[in-house]
Amino acid sequence: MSKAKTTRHSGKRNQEKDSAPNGGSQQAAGGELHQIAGGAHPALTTNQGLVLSDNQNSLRANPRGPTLLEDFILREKITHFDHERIPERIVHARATGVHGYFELTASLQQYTTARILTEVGEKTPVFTRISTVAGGAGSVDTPRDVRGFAVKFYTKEGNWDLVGNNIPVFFIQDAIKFPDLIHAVKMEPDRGFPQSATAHDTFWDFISLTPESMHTVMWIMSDRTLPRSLRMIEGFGVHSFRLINAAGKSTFVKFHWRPKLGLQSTIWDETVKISGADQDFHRRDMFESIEAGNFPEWEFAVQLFTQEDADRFPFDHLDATKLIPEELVPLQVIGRMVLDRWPNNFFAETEQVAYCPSHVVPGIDFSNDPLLQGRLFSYLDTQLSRLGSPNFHQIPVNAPKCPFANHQRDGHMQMAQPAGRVAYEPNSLSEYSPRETPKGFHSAAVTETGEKGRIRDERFADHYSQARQFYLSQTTYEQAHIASALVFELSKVEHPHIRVAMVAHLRHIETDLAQRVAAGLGLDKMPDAPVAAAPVQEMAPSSALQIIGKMKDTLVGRAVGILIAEGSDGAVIKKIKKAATDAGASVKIVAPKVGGTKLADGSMLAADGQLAGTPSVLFDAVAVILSDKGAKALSMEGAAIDFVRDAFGHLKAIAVDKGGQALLKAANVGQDAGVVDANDKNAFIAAAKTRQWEREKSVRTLA
Ligand code: HDE
Repeated sequence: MSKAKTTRHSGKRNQEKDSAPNGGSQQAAGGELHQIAGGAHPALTTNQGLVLSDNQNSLRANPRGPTLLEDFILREKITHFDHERIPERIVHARATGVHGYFELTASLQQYTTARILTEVGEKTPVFTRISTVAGGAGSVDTPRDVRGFAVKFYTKEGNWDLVGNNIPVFFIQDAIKFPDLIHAVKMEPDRGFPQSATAHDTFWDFISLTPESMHTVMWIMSDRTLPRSLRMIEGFGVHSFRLINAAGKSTFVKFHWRPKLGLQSTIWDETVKISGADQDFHRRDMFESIEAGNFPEWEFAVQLFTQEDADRFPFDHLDATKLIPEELVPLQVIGRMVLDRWPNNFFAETEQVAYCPSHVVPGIDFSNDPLLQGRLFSYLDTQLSRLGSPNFHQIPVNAPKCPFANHQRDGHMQMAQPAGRVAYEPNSLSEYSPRETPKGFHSAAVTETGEKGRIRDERFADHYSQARQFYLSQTTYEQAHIASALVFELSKVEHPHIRVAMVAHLRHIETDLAQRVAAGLGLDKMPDAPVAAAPVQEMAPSSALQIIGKMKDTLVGRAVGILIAEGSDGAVIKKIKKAATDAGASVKIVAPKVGGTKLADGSMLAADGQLAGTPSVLFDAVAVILSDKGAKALSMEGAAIDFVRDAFGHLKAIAVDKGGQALLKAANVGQDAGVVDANDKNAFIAAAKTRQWEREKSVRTLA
């Protein structure tokens, strides 16, 4: 037996600089960190502050003997590690969170007392969390899915949480159906898949039996669920809320977020490939934009209306499956939100942030939307289960930035140490204990009459009119995407009767849509439409419901990739790069080797991405600048062929020089107005600012 060594094996330190405050150390408020004599690093301690002399070896009975139970340092470390995860959100688990501020630009003083909506020019800190719905915390950023859009405003009068989505309507009208909807969309319980996808039997089974979902189904089958970037989505409070003014009068309000960069989506084939190329596509995009100082910004707008206005709407605004067309109640822009600071710690902030639609401030109140009413209960309940304590409001990301005081006491993880013997109200023993204040929160004084029961108003029965309006409002390209998405999703459904039931619903929405989907599914006969609970009304099309209509012809915030290889012309690369950068895009060089490529003039150019790991799906437009030799070499590379084929297939502008043309030829890629000469930078920039929609019919068969 060889003699045991007794060295300490001290691990090599990672000397990388940590930009986090305290060098990433934990420090209880007010505590001093132990410093290693003479060093910049704080001493490593246990959670009790005991300085450690060895973080490499556990305590052993002898050099080759058993580990001792006495090793409280090991046990503390492992126990903490074992409890690192908390239950992830049952919905909206996958997300990106960013700090920023809200600035009011127009006062709503006439309608509300809420200071955040009346003090023009005030900047209120916010924490915004944008999420997918169906997938787990580790799922990809880019499934076909609704995006949650939750904003916590840390106002001077308490936290206001506006917990919305990027789609203005919802699948169901009553909160009691939410667990069913979510169980249907999540992984099927017997097999544990599919992760984060609507394209499976249980989802479409539920939907086909839930006519009230049809309007939202139109939205989720549109490219709204395939955002190009989280910086390019809209946000909606969805429900009607109330504003209450100083006289106690209330006005209904819908809240909207509109991205400054315009609305933009990807197309389905592109999204599928992005999911493979970069699972963190959206999170990375947000992180990199903020690091680069390109802070995403949204306009904040409201639709205001009275009960009398609402009585004239051809739908019930309390029904969350309906929107209020902008043509009926125009949007008034009253502020802006800028996101400018990435969290210090993902878990502490993005994971632990707890939004509740019930968090409002004086001057803002709820409507009777039965979905919202259910949400007012659900979110507090969920925080208790996720964060494990009624003291979740003390976690820094959740704590109001204004003073707060009450007689609630104790509970798991109580951080406060309230002094004194009084923890009740009214009391005569303390002059300083918190008391109620007349100017505090008041609910709208609304008269409620009628018969109690498990009933819905009959105006909730119209399930198809706005679905039809949405479909008819789209451009022909977008209509084709909706029809094709339905064909794709329903083709994944194994039970033919579910496919048939869905096509039957589509007949109420638009005959042409039903026919296209039926043909795409290969149905042998058109099913009868189900009996509609209310007649389908004709509503005027609204271009505000389009994506293409709301895209901006711009490269700002977009990305351009330049594919190069040995012998590429440096001058052309430089020219394209400058033109794209001047137009507001970020530019990445893609080459077979990341370290460097020798250009025609003998100079070396380092790449930002290696070809195999940087496909064209990561860019909004591409340039291909190649020597004859480079083109020949890349013609043999599958990744290079896919690079140009996908750029063309995803309707992107492609700038090419002679070598680039040779690669297009090898890839069998055609020519059109979006394929431009690399020397004509103006033509490239103009083409790169949009997608080549006309090209689509030449690259794929849509329903
Ligand atoms: Fe949510 N929802 N939801 N939801 N929701 C949650 O709360 C719920 C609904 C939305 O970034 C949960 O903290 C019910 C509509 C967002 O942390 C949970 C109903 C809209 C987020 C919950 C709805 C939303 C959530 C899970 C039907 C758009 C993520 C974790 C009545 C207006 C917030 C959590 C974040 C999260 C319940 C419907 C948006 C379980 C019961 C409609 C953006 O409480």
